[in-house]
Amino acid sequence: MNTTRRGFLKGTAGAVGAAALMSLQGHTDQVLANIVGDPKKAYAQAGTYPANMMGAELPPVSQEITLETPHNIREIAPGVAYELWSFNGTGPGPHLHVKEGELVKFSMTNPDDHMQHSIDFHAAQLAWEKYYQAVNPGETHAFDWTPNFPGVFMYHCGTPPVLAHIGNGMHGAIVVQPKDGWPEPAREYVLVQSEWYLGDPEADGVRRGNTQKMTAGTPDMVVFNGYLNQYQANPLVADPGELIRLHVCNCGPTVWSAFHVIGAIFEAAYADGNPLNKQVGMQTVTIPPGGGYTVEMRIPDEGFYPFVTHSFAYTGRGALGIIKVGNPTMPETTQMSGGH
Ligand SMILES: [Cu+2]
Repeated sequence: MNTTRRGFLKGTAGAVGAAALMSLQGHTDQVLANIVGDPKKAYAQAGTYPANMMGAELPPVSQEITLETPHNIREIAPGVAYELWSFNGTGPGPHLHVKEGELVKFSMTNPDDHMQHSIDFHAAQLAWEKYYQAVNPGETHAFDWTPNFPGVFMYHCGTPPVLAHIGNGMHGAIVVQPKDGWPEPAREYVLVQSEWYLGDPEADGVRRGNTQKMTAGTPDMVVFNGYLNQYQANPLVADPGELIRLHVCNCGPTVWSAFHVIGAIFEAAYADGNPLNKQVGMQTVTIPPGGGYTVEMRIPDEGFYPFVTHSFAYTGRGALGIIKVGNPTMPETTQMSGGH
């Protein structure tokens, strides 16, 4: 192993240490300092709300999807309380997992008292004017559909202004398992990349979406599964040499994803998660808003492997998680060097 490689590994491991994410996280701290304003007050408020943190595990296949569309308040970063427009209370909504060619029974109830919502499944082939129309407060909308293409797809609310509904949290990922399954079992995770556009805290200490920022495409945060940097404290885990399969959905609403795992190469990458769309030896994949990718890798050496959007204006805004391979120890102090 040459010096450069050692330096890179040292830097990579250091990138996830408590004191060590400085280069990448410094910007995030700055962003948070700006958005939090009065941290004590904001934290006191946010502390009374549940955190919008969620697992990345791929749930078992279920051909029944039941969604509700409440507005509720959750913390989306330490000290930042936000009023979500949601599917089932979180933003993104729940990770969904169905099977190619098998009927899905879908039902959605809108318990909100003042706003219409709707559904749009990118995994479906359905007439917009029949199936994707507004569901009034207090009403339920139900239909059956069959996913004919495997992959990782976005679902979202399509009620105008769509930008505001998606931007306030009404988006998520639906994974359609290929009818014959994947050729090889793997450690599978679901990651949704999306943006938050924050207004100033209101009298109740809660932030709501800023539509001017949404329109300008200038997010305060770009995150995985809805919460800033959540997979640093709680990394995804894998064993050395194990096949890892990540289903990554970019729900936007606006920023593109350059998905990359530091220290790894995708031995296979499938555009929109369809096994027929296979590419090999990929370093970074481009995922448009409203698109997905399934990537596979094996990581031979124990260690910490950050996953990011390699579009670096956004990396430091919360889109940095960790895959912990084996049981590595974190160096107390280290410095960023080489590579990144
Ligand atoms: Cu909506």
